[in-house]
Amino acid sequence: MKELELISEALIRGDRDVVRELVEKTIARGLSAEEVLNRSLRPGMEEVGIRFKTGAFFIPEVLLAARAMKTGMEVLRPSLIGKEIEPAGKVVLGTVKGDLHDIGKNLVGIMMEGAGFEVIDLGIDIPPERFIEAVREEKPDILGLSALLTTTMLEMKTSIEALEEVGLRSKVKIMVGGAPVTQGYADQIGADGYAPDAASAVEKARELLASTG
Ligand code: B1M
Repeated sequence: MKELELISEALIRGDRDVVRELVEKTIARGLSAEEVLNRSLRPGMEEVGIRFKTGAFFIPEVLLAARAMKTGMEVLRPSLIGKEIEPAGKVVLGTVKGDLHDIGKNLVGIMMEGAGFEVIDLGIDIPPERFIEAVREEKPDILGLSALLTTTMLEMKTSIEALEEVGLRSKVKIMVGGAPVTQGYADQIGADGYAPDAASAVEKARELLASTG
């Protein structure tokens, strides 16, 4: 259907007015909310991720597209309520203790939501105890830790060790990222995955879930 393509294109452009108008139109014409979500909004956000990863898009474009995605979801929400739309997985995200940087983490969260993950964002400066509490209460598939400082990236190790101490480490896959973090560091601290950017974080999350079975 041509309109679904047009919705994807408007989302990629970050044009939320057109997204709203076309989503309303397609729903009025009898298309299901799931179809609109899976055949236009999600693929659109996926494309945004690819463009960001390849350097064709920068942060402002991603934020505009995310806003358009949100608008589309608002139109769809009444039709989706009560329907069991299975999320791709549940992710708890947070920037580690002592670290106040959240722009990158927020982008990771946006891209994951766009890909259909349920995201619980704990925020910044999150101590290990708070991660433990969230893993215990929310039972996420993935715990995502972000750090932007060479000093605070050590907190990733502390958080993983704290989860180990309370017997929760094996209950969740742990993904790490942030400018100073590398695959080597992730391996060294026993994380399950590392991603260099927000689009790769979505790919890695899918990979980790697939390996869980
Ligand atoms: Co800060 N800061 N900062 N800062 N800051 C850096 C990181 C720094 C490199 C600047 C520099 O000196 N060149 C430097 C760190 C040096 C180091 O440790 N190696 C630095 C410093 C020193 C500091 C302070 C100590 C400065 C001071 O007060 N003396 C201080 C520390 C505060 C604290 O955290 N306790 C500080 C403060 C701040 C601000 C508050 C002013 C502000 C943060 C605002 C905010 O986040 N709300 C800030 C900013 C903006 C930066 C820079 C300029 C930009 C960071 C950013 O948002 N990048 C940064 C320099 C730079 O990077 N050019 C700098 C854009 C963002 C999209 O990228 O965060 O890398 P990034 O996220 C990427 C990937 O890393 C990845 O995906 C994202 C999207 O593609 N990713 C993940 C991130 N998390 C992930 C998690 C994943 C997977 C992927 O899985 C879970």
